[in-house]
Amino acid sequence: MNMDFFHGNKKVIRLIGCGGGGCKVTHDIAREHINGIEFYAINTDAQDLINTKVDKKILIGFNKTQGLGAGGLIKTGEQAAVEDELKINSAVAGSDVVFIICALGGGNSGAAPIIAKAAKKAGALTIAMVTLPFNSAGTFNKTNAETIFYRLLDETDTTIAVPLDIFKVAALDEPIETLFTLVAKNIFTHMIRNTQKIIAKTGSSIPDFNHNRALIEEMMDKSIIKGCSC
Ligand SMILES: Nc1nc2c(ncn2[C@@H]2O[C@H](COP(=O)(O)OP(=O)(O)O)[C@@H](O)[C@H]2O)c(=O)[nH]1
Ligand SMILES: [Mg+2]
Repeated sequence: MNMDFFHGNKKVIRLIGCGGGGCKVTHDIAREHINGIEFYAINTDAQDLINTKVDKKILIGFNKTQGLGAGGLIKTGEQAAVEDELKINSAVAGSDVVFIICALGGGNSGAAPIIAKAAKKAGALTIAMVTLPFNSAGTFNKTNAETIFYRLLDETDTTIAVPLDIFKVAALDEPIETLFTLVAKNIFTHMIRNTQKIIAKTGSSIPDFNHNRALIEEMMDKSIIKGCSC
């Protein structure tokens, strides 16, 4: 029996970690044995990339940062992404769904809307999953996060924001560093698995990918998980 039809029906789903926190969480999710996802890490920080064990790693903005990170400046993250737009375009080319994971607040997050824009342009359903800084974070950090959050709303089909403050409530005894990846990994892994399930539910009596895609877009339309009230 010729199985090409089934293979032809397979959707290309990519998960792209952006920046230090985003790459850390992507590294962890890559170890969760989720089938059918291609993992990417995008960063201006070469050291962070070395520590991220995923198949595809993209160092952006070397001319601008010499691989030393974005220094907390979202403008630098953005310029780095623009410098390597061709690499970003190739990373998203041919995708049906692109998840972008990023911890908002730092400079690398400036690259996230550029990645999202490229993914949308490539025709992918584009979902950003981000964390928001603790309430106790400095104004600079929070302003970075707010700016990029609104840019992501413009550039994605859906942006899901999880405030770091809920992490404190989620597991009081955990040290804050492990908490970040523990909770982010779990929340985002569930979201990916559920999206995958919806996409996979296609068949003769069930709507096709485009129908499901429309459903996901409608369901998730600009949704935000609002802290403990969710
Ligand atoms: N609690 C905690 N927060 C983190 C961690 N990594 C990243 N973050 C959060 O994410 C924000 C951005 O950090 P990062 O992703 O390293 O930014 P980058 O340096 O621009 O790549 C920080 O300001 C924190 O709010 C972590 O390991 N623990
Ligand atoms: Mg960092």
